[in-house]
Amino acid sequence: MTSRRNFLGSIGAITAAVSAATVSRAALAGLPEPASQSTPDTMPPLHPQSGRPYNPVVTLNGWTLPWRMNNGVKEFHLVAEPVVREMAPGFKAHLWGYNGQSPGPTIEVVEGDRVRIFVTNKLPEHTSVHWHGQRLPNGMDGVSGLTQKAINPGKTFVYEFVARRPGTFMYHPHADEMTQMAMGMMGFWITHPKARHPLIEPVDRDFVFLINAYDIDPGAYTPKVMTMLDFNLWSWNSRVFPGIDSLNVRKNDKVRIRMGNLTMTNHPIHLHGHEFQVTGTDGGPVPKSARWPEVTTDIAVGQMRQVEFLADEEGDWAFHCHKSHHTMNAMGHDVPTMIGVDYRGLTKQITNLIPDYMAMSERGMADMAEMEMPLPDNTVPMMTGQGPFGSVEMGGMFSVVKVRKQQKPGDYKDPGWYKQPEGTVAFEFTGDLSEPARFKAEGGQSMPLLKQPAKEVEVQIRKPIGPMQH
Ligand SMILES: [Cu+2]
Repeated sequence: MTSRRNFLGSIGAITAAVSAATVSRAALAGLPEPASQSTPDTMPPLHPQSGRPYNPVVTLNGWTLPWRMNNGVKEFHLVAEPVVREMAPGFKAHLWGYNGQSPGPTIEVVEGDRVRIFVTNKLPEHTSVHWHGQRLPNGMDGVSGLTQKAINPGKTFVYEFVARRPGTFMYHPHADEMTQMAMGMMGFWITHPKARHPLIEPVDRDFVFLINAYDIDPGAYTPKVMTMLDFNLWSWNSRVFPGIDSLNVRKNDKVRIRMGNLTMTNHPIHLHGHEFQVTGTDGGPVPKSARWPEVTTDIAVGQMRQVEFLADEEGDWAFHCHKSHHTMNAMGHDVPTMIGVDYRGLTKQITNLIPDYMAMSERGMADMAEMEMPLPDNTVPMMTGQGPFGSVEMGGMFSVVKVRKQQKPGDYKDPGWYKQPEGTVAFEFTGDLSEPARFKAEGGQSMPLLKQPAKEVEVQIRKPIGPMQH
């Protein structure tokens, strides 16, 4: 235990400070010490010190829960409790989570392990833990009311089962689920194969994160829990860009990324510069004959997708949700499109009345990333992130896969920005533009209209006003 705690470094003492329900010291006697994490940084992989060996995963802006062996049983201690999660530098949210963070720590076990999980409830209301995707005895499935009594505040329950199926799973409450998941209660569970598995290839880097979403008004600290669609913070492991760490790999590494979606909508996750294959779902490894190359994979609600690729192109490769609203942070949703409208005179008049007024730019929204917008305290800009060539104009579900020749095996440190070889960066053309040669035969339309419209029609593209259904 001691060596593991030293390894993680920042694991602190029992998290009593932010707890809503008190749990007596006597009640905790004999239980595994509940490790707690105080920083949202990506922790190095937790190499197993006991039990069967395996190659550990790295949780993006997260950590793995240490365990103790007790007569051959792997014992973990989860503490459900209110937490303060830094979602991006300068922006803290008051969430509910496990062991000091939201999401909770990743649990890693090996196929065939007998696992015992103590769950202590320090929330102001009852809870339970459902082990999403696992094969287990029905009474261990964690559905309060259906398969067990809810865990009341101050109480500790025990779950025990054998991790029968290797794969990637999630855990989350199945008691007042809407509130508790909207508040950030969730975590990842990895069951590593006990021996070489025909469909689970060894990889050099194995990243995991949960896709989650919050509705926190700019300037506020606590999520609104009734929101069904109109979330304003689209996060990976309860972090938003530029708060999401990059995924740093060595050139020619075989890389696996496991992503679980616990939001209310689907997320098409897109990787630049490489093709990947979906090698597994919550249902298990995908048969090889059913895999095909992709650069985007859609992850539906309640699904896990495991992708793998060979990182053989050096560079800083964007990695993000392809729903463009999900790569933005909190914004006023009732912003009309002003592209093409010169409203400068109007803005000046309004500003005389409302000093903080700001309209959407007539040139697009990029101005907003550069402009010093008046922001309330405790929030993040809508689109931001300073890259080597200027603002990246992103927020939310966006990160970078950094592929480097020099990255050492097992080193997850950020190597900084990629320096593109000379002559390989898009550049401004400053010469004369000559008329491109055209053949008469090219024509205008390959199939000309029989009847030409009497009048030319011009349309203005306008985004919808009002609540956007993400
Ligand atoms: Cu998305």
